[in-house]
Amino acid sequence: MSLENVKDLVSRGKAKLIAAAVTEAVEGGCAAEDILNTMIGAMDVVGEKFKNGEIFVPEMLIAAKAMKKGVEVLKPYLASGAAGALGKVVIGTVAGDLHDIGKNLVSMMIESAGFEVVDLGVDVPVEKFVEAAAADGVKIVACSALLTTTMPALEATVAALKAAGKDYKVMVGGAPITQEFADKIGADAYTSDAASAAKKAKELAA
Ligand code: B1M
Repeated sequence: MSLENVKDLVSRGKAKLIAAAVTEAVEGGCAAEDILNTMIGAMDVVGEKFKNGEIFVPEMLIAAKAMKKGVEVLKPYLASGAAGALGKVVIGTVAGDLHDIGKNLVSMMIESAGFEVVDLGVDVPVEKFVEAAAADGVKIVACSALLTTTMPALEATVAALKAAGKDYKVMVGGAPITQEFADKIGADAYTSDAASAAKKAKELAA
């Protein structure tokens, strides 16, 4: 019941009600990961409805607000590691792309794993990635692309980061990205979700 409520509130964009629903689910014994996956599932429902023309951009936006609110409440239950101990990770969503929920989840999980995260936000130009990545102590640069139309921007970002010849690894991810594409553009690693991104970051930094 509580998970169904969370899913319903996120997909209907009820940002004001979601905090209480997530708290109720946690207190009712639901695992934080299950609550998170429920919210991700709700966004898939929203995406399907958008694709089918049942809802439009404003509805997607309010659902995103509700999800962000829910994640904020859930964050303390997902976080675990010692802050910053494993080094620095630069993260951002590539140029032309405004989607940030997935990137924020990756950022949160990587931070929880023990890295210091420098979050460049969304619509990040290639030069900004390269400049931030050149700072001392950067072990990993993590780039998200959530649209098929921004996959070329991801390719350009990885190429520029690699051309800079610095000693960091480049990780990529996002709904349209595949291992095959990641290999083609020369990324050091691809993962499909936030939890495996954090695990992979630890492997790469070891
Ligand atoms: Co947009 N959007 N959107 N959208 N949106 C999608 C992505 C879409 C699939 C919807 C659909 O048609 N079914 C579709 C893309 C189609 C395509 O590319 N083929 C789409 C479209 C078309 C658009 C616009 C073009 C719509 C328009 O204007 N006509 C427009 C583009 C704007 C732009 O970016 N320039 C647009 C705008 C928006 C909003 C701004 C309204 C809003 C985003 C708000 C925000 O993020 N603050 C929005 C939303 C909410 C969505 C959906 C519904 C939900 C996205 C989301 O947050 N999912 C989405 C449909 C869907 O995803 N099912 C959709 C939840 C999130 C947790 O998943 O981001 O995939 P995701 O992240 C995952 C993994 O991908 C992975 O980890 C996360 C999970 O653990 N991951 C990584 C992500 N980054 C990673 C990095 C890694 C590793 C893993 O390593 C570095």
